[in-house]
Amino acid sequence: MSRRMRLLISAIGLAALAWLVLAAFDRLLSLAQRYMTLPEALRIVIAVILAIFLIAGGGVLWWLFGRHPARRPVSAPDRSTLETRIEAVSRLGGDTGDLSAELRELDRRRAGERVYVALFGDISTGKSSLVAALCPGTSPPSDVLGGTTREVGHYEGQLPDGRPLTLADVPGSHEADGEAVERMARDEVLRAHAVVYLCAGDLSRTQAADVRWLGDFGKPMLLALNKADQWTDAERATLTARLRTQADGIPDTVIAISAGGTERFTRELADGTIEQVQRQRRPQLAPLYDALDRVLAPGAEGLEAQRQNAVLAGLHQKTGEREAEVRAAEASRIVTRYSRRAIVGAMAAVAPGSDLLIQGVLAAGLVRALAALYDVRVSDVQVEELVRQARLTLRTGTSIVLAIAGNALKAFPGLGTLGGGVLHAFAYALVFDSLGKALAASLAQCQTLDQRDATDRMKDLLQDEDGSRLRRLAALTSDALRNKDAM
Ligand SMILES: Nc1nc2c(ncn2[C@@H]2O[C@H](COP(=O)(O)OP(=O)(O)OP(=O)(O)O)[C@@H](O)[C@H]2O)c(=O)[nH]1
Ligand SMILES: [Mg+2]
Repeated sequence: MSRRMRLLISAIGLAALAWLVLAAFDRLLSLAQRYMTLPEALRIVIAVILAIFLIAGGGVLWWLFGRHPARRPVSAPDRSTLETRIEAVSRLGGDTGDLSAELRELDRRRAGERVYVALFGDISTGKSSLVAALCPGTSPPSDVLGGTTREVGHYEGQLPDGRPLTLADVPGSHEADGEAVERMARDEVLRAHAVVYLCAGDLSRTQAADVRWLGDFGKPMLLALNKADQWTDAERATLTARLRTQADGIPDTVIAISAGGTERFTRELADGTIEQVQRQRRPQLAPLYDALDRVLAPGAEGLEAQRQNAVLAGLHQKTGEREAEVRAAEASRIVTRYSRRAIVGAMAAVAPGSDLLIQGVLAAGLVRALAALYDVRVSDVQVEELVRQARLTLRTGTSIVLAIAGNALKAFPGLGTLGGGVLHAFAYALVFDSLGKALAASLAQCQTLDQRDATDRMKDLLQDEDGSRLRRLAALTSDALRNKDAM
């Protein structure tokens, strides 16, 4: 379209818009004039109706766009599904002791009916000091003076109305090299009915992420600005307001408290001697007691469903990681088993092309075994199609495979002593290893049999001349051929 044409259309558009605005304005003016001529009583009624419509419309808009979208807690699989998965991991030789122990702890706490509150936050935000202040009857955690907490500890306390509660003190987060203890802290947080997240100032990016992480589990959470004694009233008010914004409405409430902690100073006595003094600061915990009283009102039973959901969600993630590990190890065993058979099959070929037939059956067996391992249902048609695709991939890659096999024969002279046909056998080791590894990786990632993804990965692996891989396959070929009768 020419520039002049575009200008003309824009001008017409603008003129039409101006005409519409003027017409609307004119209509509004005449309505207002007519409104002014109405009797006063009628004017008031119309004004009230209009106001109601405006307020209701505003309310609907706010409801639609202004509210924070309700956060739904992360979904977790049910307990029996998880148990079945954990058993499967165990059958594959994975260590599942901690996973089963977590399930037992879930039951133990449910039966105990005590309310658990976990303290959570960065190092030195005052978690252990808060435990000491909330549980004056018990001996304070030994490391309050000494420094940082390295283990999860449980302490018995109570709310002002006498309701008992168990406090969990945990190691602080985001310490350098503290991943293991931090994992321990997070696991404990998932086991609690409610969480107090402590900070000692504005939330950093990682702290805000921790608050969001907590929010995902949907359990009651208080955000407590500790060490409030360090701020003036005005500063405290500004800080808590900022924390509310930074926490994005996730915590049930944001409060400012003083856990107390110990302070040390020197003082001069009348005789001129200087002494070191160490004393407890006065805790200010009233807002915390109020908030705990409120969020713990449903009691252990009322908060159990969210607690269980959080524990199961955590277990779901851990079980998933464990599944991936044991499946990868088992996939590797399966691939080796089939590669050995393919090596022997290549040597056992008696008629032209018969090895292809043997290898086709083996390849289908490999695909089925890997699909079963990754719990992916496959039909015979899908298996045949994948084997066909793999053959097509091979047809274009034969020269590469043979070249790699030839180089391996030169690089590992021991292979040469195995006699004729070994080049062929090594090529099959390479092909089966590539197909198996490609398919296992694809199944793990896609959770389904994706022909294209698997063959693309196979193409890459067929060309992979990584030294340690070739050495492993050379050893496998040599071993399979020397012990072929033991197969
Ligand atoms: N001014 C002031 N200092 C406090 C308060 N609460 C704790 N502290 C001090 O903060 C420091 C850290 O306290 P801890 O209770 O050990 O902190 P923590 O969160 O348990 O630390 P980690 O176990 O390392 O994660 C200590 O020096 C406490 O005395 C408070 O309310 N006000
Ligand atoms: Mg501590």
